[in-house]
Amino acid sequence: LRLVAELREAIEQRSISLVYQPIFGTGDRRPVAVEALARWQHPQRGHISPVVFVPVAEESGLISGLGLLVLDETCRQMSEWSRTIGAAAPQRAAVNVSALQLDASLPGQVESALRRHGLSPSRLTVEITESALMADPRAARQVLHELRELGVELAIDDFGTGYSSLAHLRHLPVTCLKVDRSFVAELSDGQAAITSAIIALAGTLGLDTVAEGVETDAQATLLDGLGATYLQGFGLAMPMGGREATDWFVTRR
Ligand code: G
Ligand code: G
Ligand code: MN
Ligand code: NA
Repeated sequence: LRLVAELREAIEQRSISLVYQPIFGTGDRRPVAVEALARWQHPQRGHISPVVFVPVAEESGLISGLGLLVLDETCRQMSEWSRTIGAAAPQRAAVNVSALQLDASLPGQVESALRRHGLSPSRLTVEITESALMADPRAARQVLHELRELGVELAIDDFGTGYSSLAHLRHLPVTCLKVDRSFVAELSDGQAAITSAIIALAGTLGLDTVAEGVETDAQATLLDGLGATYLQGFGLAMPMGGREATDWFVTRR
């Protein structure tokens, strides 16, 4: 209960911050995007993981406020990067959206955050987990269509870990599948079957793929061979705060 009150205050005072993890083109290894990840540095308890505070936010009705903060701050940062570092800026930023945010108010919230910061919709990706899509498939489908009509990109996060039917997937206006990092980890044990199948499926459906959790060069090379579009992982770049990410993008290019 105390945590709920503290989280409410952290959201109101904007002391939830974002870190940005670069996402790279597979062939040329150029950073083309970032994923925004929420961080909470608690004054007494220290770092609290989103694995802990996102569920707390979901159970306490704070998730929409948290979601708005993440959307607004990501769009603000992207717009700042365009102004200050120009061509070195990432082309796109992805935000994670909870199942509970997938309601009729989301498209309007996304549209107004984009407009407030003068960001083109094609520069934003909304990531939705496979399980969130399956919680209420019909409602999710409607929201996804509205988001896609705005022009934002749509990625299915942690793909392969849930139970979304392929028949259903075909009717969702998604643009990208993010291969769950558990399958990328298996590559190191010579097990490429799932990753290979997901990338092939994505290709057939005309979707991009992001391989998550790339930690070794060997994994990156294998993923290149399998035809993954993008790579993301600690082996390529760690998530970084806004200022550190600015320096990273400037020196990287
Ligand atoms: O960044 P990290 O590995 O600590 O993230 C742990 C989990 O928290 C991941 O599943 C990630 O998607 C989720 N997460 C991180 N930031 C956000 C956010 O802003 N909103 C939501 N809904 N989930 C987030
Ligand atoms: O569920 P989602 O894919 O949104 O989770 C993103 C989280 O994955 C980030 O919070 C980040 O901390 C974590 N992550 C990113 N790259 C790696 C990696 O190479 N290895 C591991 N174990 N986690 C990673
Ligand atoms: Mn994600
Ligand atoms: Na994921």
